Amino acid sequence: MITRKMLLFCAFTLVLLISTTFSGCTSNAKDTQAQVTDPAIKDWHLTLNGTREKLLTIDALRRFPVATGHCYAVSTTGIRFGPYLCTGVDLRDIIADVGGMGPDDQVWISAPDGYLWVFDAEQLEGKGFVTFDSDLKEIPSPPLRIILMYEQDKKPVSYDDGGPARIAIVSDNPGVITEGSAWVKWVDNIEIKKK
Ligand SMILES: Nc1nc2c(c(=O)[nH]1)N[C@H]1C(S)=C(S)[C@@H](COP(=O)(O)O)O[C@H]1N2
Ligand SMILES: [Mo]
Repeated sequence: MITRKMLLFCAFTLVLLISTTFSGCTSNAKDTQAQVTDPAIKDWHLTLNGTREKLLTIDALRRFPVATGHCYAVSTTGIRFGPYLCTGVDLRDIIADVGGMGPDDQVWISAPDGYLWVFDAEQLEGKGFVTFDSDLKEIPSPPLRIILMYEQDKKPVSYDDGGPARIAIVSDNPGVITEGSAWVKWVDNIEIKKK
């Protein structure tokens, strides 16, 4: 016979089991994030490889001319992130610092997780991107700029958002959506590939 006591005991065990499982998950996620986040920002530097090599700290990046604009992206699964006010450095200014790039060259942008995105010279001028309005209807592209963003809505870009430095594609007009796949998070390497 199942008594009231037995039922209560079962319910109690179940609650205990569920809560330990979930608290285990949360604290693990927090630990991993803490380990990655803090040293990542403190020790972050950007390796530039053009006709010469150069390392930039976050302070050095902030000394470049400031580029700002509206930015808004959509992931391949249709999830929108933004709109934001994005602040950073025009990628052309960064590339010019290591010798610039010719019309047939490409710029390879990569991150410690192995993610890589390639822009060509046309895109570096803000042309040739697919753009959408806020209903995700494709629209003709207005002039755009690729920036290495270090502030999102006037706050340093958080680790979760791809900080300390993330690629963003910005427009002077609000509400222009670009494809999130080009928005490389945690950028730590920029390389010019000569053809
Ligand atoms: N370093 C890095 N950057 C990345 C990615 C990645 O896997 N690694 N994914 C890209 C893709 S495919 C998308 S849609 C967006 C997702 O941005 P979110 O994680 O801020 O939503 O980041 C882009 N930048
Ligand atoms: Mo994506």
